[in-house]
Amino acid sequence: MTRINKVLEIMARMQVDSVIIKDVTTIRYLTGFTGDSSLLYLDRQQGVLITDGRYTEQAKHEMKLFKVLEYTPVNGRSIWEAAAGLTHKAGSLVIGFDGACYSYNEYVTLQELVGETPLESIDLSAIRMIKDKKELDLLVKAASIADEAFNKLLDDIQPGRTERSLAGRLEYYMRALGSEKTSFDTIVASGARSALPHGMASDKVVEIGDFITFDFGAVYQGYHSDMTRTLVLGMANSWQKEIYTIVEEAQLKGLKAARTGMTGRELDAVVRKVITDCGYGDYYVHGTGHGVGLEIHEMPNINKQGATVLQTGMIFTIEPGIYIPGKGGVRIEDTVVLTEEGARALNGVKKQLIEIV
Ligand SMILES: [Mn+2]
Repeated sequence: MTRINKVLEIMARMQVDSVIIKDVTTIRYLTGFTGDSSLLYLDRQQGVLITDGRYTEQAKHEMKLFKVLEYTPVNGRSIWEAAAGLTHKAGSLVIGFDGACYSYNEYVTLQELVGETPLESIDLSAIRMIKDKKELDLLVKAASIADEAFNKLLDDIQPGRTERSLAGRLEYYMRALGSEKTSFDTIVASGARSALPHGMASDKVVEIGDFITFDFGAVYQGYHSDMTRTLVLGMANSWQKEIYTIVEEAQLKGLKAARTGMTGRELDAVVRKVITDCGYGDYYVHGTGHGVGLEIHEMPNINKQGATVLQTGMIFTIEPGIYIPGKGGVRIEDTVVLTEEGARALNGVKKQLIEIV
């Protein structure tokens, strides 16, 4: 099914004649246009990108199947006037919009401009869940950049360096290897800070005996990677080994259990059970994973609420953790592709506990 057909199908189901899409990522996925500050108008006859003079040339270059309508930004309303004009011209009786991505003011403005015509919020978040071959190749490339950067970083991890300086080195290596930017603000959390699941790199110095968690990613042609590794600076002590082994076992269990046809909730339960059975269930404070693609967090959700049925071609993370406040924590994360045979990790950094000595 072509990408546009996925939207047309949702439009038919929701009984809307046209849609005005605002989300930049959805627009990129559907058209190839990589700019922002634009709207995509779609009906059954045509697709029109509404953009301003900064992007007209770029849009014509990046998109083959879509028209470009240039508007002049006079005030905040002018782009909406252009969109409303297209719906009026097409005689739309019900207009769809990706409501999760609109601000309240944008919604009110559009409603004013289309008068009595009803606006119907439609959910487009699922259209990007199953990746095609080209997308998979880009995700693999992003993951391999992150792998290589992390392997280089291992030589730089020394007592006395700050978390921030390690994050900077890791980010430098990724950029030098071709990453456009980081997938998100790099997490480097050491010592007691490793108990913070999202501990941003700080000016804390790493010391012998610290757990250090690195959660980071590269972006390649818009596609994100996401990986977490926790290591020990120096030799691991017994409690470090204990919780590391449990998280590793949970993560490997998730990789092995992931199957087409199960729900995200069921996969979360398999992973969570390993940690709960070892008595650490209360210290596993987040979901098991999330989809990854043009956005770092997208569908499907692998958590207690994850109702989506997992299918071949979906890309998502498996990232259990144990976090003991005041003491430290461990997370291990791979991004995987689901195939007929099960889950295959896109990233390749080894999972056995690394001790930097
Ligand atoms: Mn993640």
